[in-house]
Amino acid sequence: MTQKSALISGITGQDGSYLAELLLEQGYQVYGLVRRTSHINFERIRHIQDKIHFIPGDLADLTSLIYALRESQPHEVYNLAAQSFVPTSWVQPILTGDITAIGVTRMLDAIRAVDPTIRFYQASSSEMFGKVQEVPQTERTPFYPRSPYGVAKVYGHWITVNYRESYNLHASSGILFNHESPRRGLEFVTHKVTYNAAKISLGLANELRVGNLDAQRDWGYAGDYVRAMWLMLQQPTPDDYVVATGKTHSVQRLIEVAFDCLDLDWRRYVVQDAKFMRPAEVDLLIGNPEKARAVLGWEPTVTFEQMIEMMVKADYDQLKAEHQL
Ligand code: NAP
Ligand code: F7E
Repeated sequence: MTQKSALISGITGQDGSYLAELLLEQGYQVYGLVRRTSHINFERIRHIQDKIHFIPGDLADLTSLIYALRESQPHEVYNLAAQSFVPTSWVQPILTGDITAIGVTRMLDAIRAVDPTIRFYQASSSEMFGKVQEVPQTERTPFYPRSPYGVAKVYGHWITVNYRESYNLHASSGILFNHESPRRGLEFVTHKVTYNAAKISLGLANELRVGNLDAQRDWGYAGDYVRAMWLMLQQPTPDDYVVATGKTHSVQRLIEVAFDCLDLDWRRYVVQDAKFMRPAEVDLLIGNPEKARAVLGWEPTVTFEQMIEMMVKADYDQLKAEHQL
């Protein structure tokens, strides 16, 4: 059998790093699209970087995508690149639309031009449900996005469906609920909490400033979620799937679990700060992953509590080593 190859956009991000690991384990030739930066940011893929073929490119630049597809000749493309931080999307709404929304069309059009048999995965998001119209959310729940990021993801989702229906592309969209890991960006609430709890425990900080404590999220483990992406592209027909744990927790509960891991009373350290409140909030997300379970045979393996403990421990060990404590 010929070796399979895949092109991952967003390979330097959290999900890109776990997906690259998974595809290498499966024997794929892995290509990563990387944009030009003044400083190489391969922290998450350093351990596998010798096994990856890097191709320069940017979702803002159609020509670079065509070139990347010609060079890599992939069987599968995973479009994980995006401006992915919700608060930034209010500050840079046009850039968010250009990359997170129109960038999807650029990639799809490049695939159509270069090789329409390439299988395509789009990183859709539970943020599309926003002000939820149904609880729990399924593939049929109507979208009501609450941020420029959510709006951009709705566009990316529907253009994927449209290219599938218009051009018969094998294009699938994973509606992934929040997923986290020790490789999560420090600006997202889970990692912000675990990192600062570890700092407080080591005497390196004395408070943690956060926004809305009441927001509820269906938080899973990123290592589990990239498996669902891969499974979608192994199906005979393309489709859309909700990927979630089916359980939800508040930000306050997340804080309690993280601080408990370090025997700290969170109430002594956590300060609410209006700076971290959003102009429009997504109050409650909880997904129903039944279709992913039934069709893909996908199930999460790491619980919320196990994942938070894993993140706290990783942050604690890293900070301790860094500061020689
Ligand atoms: P992430 O850590 O923020 O990574 C984003 C990646 O996109 C990075 O590799 C970044 O490159 C790249 N990128 C940004 N702008 C680009 C551009 N113009 N051209 C090429 N690459 C660009 O995100 P993640 O958490 O891994 O999420 C992966 C995808 O899933 C994103 O599309 C996100 O919106 C979506 N998603 C995430 C979640 C979640 O809970 N994590 C849930 C649902 C959907 P640099 O390293 O150079 O910045
Ligand atoms: O916020 C609340 C905040 O930034 C979660 C992205 O991967 O998942 C992510 O988007 C909740 C929100 O993730 C702070 O108001 C309170 O209600 O960790 P987050 P997100 O906005 O849900 C989706 C599925 C994606 O697709 C996105 O790409 O936590 N919150 N206090 C806070 N959030 C942050 N960041 N910082 C705080 O201090």
